[in-house]
Amino acid sequence: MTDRARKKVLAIVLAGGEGKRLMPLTADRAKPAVPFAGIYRLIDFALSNVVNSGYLQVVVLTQYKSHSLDRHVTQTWRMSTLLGNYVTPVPAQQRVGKHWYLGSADAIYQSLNLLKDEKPDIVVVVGADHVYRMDFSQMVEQHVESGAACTVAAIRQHISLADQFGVIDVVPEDPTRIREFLEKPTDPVGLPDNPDEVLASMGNYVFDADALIESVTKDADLEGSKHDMGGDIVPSFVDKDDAGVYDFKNNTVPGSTERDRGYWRDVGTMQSYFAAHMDVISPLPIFNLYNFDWPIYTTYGPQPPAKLVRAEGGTLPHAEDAVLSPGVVVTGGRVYRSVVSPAVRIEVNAEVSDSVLMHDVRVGAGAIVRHAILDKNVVVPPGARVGVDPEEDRARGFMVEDGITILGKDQQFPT
Ligand code: ADQ
Repeated sequence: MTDRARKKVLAIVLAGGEGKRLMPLTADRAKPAVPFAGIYRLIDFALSNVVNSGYLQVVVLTQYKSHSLDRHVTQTWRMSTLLGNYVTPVPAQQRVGKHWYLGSADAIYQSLNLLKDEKPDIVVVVGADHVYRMDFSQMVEQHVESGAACTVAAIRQHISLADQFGVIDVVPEDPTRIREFLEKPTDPVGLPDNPDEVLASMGNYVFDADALIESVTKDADLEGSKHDMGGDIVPSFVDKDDAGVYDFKNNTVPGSTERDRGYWRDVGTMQSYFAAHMDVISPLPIFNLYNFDWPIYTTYGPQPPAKLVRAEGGTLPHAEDAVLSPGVVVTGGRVYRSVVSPAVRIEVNAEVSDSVLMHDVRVGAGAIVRHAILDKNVVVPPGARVGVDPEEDRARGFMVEDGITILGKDQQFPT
């Protein structure tokens, strides 16, 4: 038996983030519960990666507006308990002190009872707001072989994005060890071989369980700490010269294509959320949802199949470079380069292009929807247009960001 096989691994998914920059999509739900690509929630990517990696003891730490997240995890991620497998959402419980989680490290600190009960050797800690495929067992293998107490997964990103990420500087003689870790630096330095790029933390970590317990416990009493995994815990391991880096470009999952190998999107902003949707729609997608060898699991309720039907009078429906979810009915309408979620209706002569429509959106006859994200239950009245003229949209009280018009859940057109 290899060392890796002998190690007991517990996975912790950090899912308490508020996702302020995704407002209004996060007005009513935690960021990991934000729908993605029609049938998924963002957290399905992290959980599918953990489970496909063979780690079947999983706790999901929730906090902010956790109801829909909790319901989704509970309904989707039911596992056989016969072998002691579970995916359990754990809400903030104020176990220590009378406050909610102060940060992601405090979330783990306040949940240490789970580690003490489970007694893992290794803890895999992952964020819940990214779209990607990753086999964490390859990272765990490197972690165990390196002897470091903490390993951070990393990917190159454009330097202009450095202030959104933890930025890693490696030891020149040994690029698997971290020399410096700066959380969201405002004056980043580019990589020696490419000054336009930095090595960014993906917010996924592997720890020796004892070292993690010691570190978050110490951090809990540290004055001035933000109790953050990226801002406080990782730097504390770097200070002790005990932090390794796992290069995501070495990760391979079964069934990945030349095109989508190494794909990773932080969907923290409206623009990146929109762009990630566009990555899944083309005939040769940049991110391939149709990789059945590394499935992304989800549930979406008892929906009938999608259908495209001729409207009265013979007007033909049309869909091109579009993702159509179960329960969708396009009646003589047209859809281009868009993601259409379950139970959406698109009526005769309506045209939807370059857009993301969430559950139960209605697009009335002759309406035009362009460059828009329409959250659940939005009704576009017959003949109305949205996303065509940003000024018109703003005047109606709609949010427009980076050329995309966004309507929140249940938001109505002014009459
Ligand atoms: P951010 O994503 O900005 O940066 P954060 O907001 O702490 O950091 O979110 C990280 C994860 O923790 C998310 O999945 C979030 O949902 C969750 N989370 C946040 N607060 C939580 C809380 N109180 N309880 C439970 N879960 C919570 C992080 C790292 C960076 C790294 C980027 C990669 O800090 O170093 O580069 O992720 O996207």
